[in-house]
Amino acid sequence: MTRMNVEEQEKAKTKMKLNGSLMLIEALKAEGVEVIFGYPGGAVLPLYDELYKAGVFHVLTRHEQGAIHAAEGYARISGKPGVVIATSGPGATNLVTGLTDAMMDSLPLVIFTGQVATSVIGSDAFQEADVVGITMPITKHNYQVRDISELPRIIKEAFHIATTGRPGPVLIDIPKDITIAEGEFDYDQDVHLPGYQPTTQPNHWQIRRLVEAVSQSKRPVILAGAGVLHANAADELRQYAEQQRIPVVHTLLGLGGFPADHPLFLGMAGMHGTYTANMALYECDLLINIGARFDDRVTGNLNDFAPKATVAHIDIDPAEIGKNVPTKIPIVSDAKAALQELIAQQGKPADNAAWLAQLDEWKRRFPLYYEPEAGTIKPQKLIEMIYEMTNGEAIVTTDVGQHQMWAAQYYKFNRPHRWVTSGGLGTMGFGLPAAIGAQLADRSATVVSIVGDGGFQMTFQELSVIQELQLPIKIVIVNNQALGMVRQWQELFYDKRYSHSLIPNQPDFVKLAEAYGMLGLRAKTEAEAADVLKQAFAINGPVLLDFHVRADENVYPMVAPGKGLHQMVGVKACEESSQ
Ligand SMILES: Cc1ncc(C[n+]2csc(CCOP(=O)(O)OP(=O)(O)O)c2C)c(N)n1
Ligand SMILES: [Mg+2]
Repeated sequence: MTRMNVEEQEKAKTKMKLNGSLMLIEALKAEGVEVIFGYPGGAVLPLYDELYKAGVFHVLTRHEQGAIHAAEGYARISGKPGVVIATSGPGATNLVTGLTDAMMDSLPLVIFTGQVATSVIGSDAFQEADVVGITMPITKHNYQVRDISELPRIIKEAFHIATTGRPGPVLIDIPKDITIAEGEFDYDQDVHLPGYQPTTQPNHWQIRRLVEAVSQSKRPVILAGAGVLHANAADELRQYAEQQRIPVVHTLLGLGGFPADHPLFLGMAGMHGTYTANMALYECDLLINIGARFDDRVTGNLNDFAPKATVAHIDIDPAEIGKNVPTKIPIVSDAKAALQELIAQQGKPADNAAWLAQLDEWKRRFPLYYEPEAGTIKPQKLIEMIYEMTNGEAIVTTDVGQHQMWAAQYYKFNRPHRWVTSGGLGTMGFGLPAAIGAQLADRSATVVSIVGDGGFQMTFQELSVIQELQLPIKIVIVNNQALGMVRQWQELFYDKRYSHSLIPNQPDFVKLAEAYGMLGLRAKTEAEAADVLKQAFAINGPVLLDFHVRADENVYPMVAPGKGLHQMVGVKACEESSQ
């Protein structure tokens, strides 16, 4: 057989005639998809029939919101796109929160929604919704397939768009007749998108300008965001920071990109950031933003943000540069490529010994602080206990609220890709389903899902999945019998008028765990907490832990809304060191 013949044969193999559902399955195989999160319904019945026959690994969540948050958790930990299938109408609209969440936090997802048949689109058919219209602003891109011949190309493009440049969710709406129609399946094609060519390599001249700015500066600081993690650039960030002796602060989503125990690490910045991180951003003369988008929760009042600094910003998305903060040195690039180039330049480090000494002094004098108290569980102490119990190695997922901030402050992430939280959208109910995806992405990891008593009740139906798959997730409910973060704001800014934020009659979460066939444990004191944590982590299976914590605890430090980062409240000087 000649070489030509072999190539022709290979080509012929990829040009099979398949129906739309089988095309989808073949495309997912070609993309190396290991797991699909989804929920069936009328419009996707042909697809589910083929999934059944093909024996694809599909996780039936108990709500479509659970499926998409699980896919987000999977994407965050694996770095690969999360894949979701939902039916038309309500199945698709149940994805809206997750799509918005993934869009804001730049998570690569490929979502397939069923749609009514092309012949009835626009007739208000049963379970018809204009999913392309609804999801237009909350997807990186979306498609409706109108002809079977387009399907392979569209799927190929969707994976490409979701995972390149700034990652994001891409949705493909597939009418039911397309899932049955037959066509030629050719997946061996190049993606041709002239209007979508993300810049990944930095401009050399701008890199030179940054090298020069560092050498001239006295008080440089790096603000590192999730872009560092998306680019797998934690090693490069560390090398660069060490080479240039530049201290690093993280955004909420960036945690783990730089080791928390590194002497150059100053902590998380922003509304509940550390004193040192926030003061570093206020006092610096050179601010190097790497892969963060200057979210308002990080900057505080923009008029007071980094008032003394020249700003450099490395971002894969040019639309982010200069959006909120005037930027002198714009570098459109993948974070890894830019850091490699900066390291290779071996620029003259800043003359910043006095600055580093000042930062060390602040770190020593104003560490994160809470008042210890016996006979109760301090939520901060609880997070510290979990940190110790898991040797700081766990994957931690959270909901949104006070517990999320305490987890961010007190669980010290020394490794990348261990922290899964909803940053941009702040979605209560994210933590539990995200833990499912995270555990499936890393089967051997210890996964702890730290959730609020409020947020847990938004998606706890996914306990069924955890039980069914016997995922050894430890679910930690930080039960303050309140929508704690709302309660905190009402205490501080609404004269203690606790409008609809106190929930003294929470259900019995231990019994709930038992109803789902899972072990439930409760603790009300620190000693009990230590005991149940020991029990839970000794078991290689799911456990739900209900911790009744001190209910009136607040998250500090805090930058009140409208204030600058230097106007934190709740900062306490460490007594011995201040003498
Ligand atoms: C879906 C959703 N609805 C409302 C909010 C507003 N919100 C932010 S934090 C919070 C309280 C969360 O309570 P809980 O889950 O118990 O966490 P805690 O703050 O008590 O730790 C609320 C209602 C939100 N972030 N997400
Ligand atoms: Mg609560």
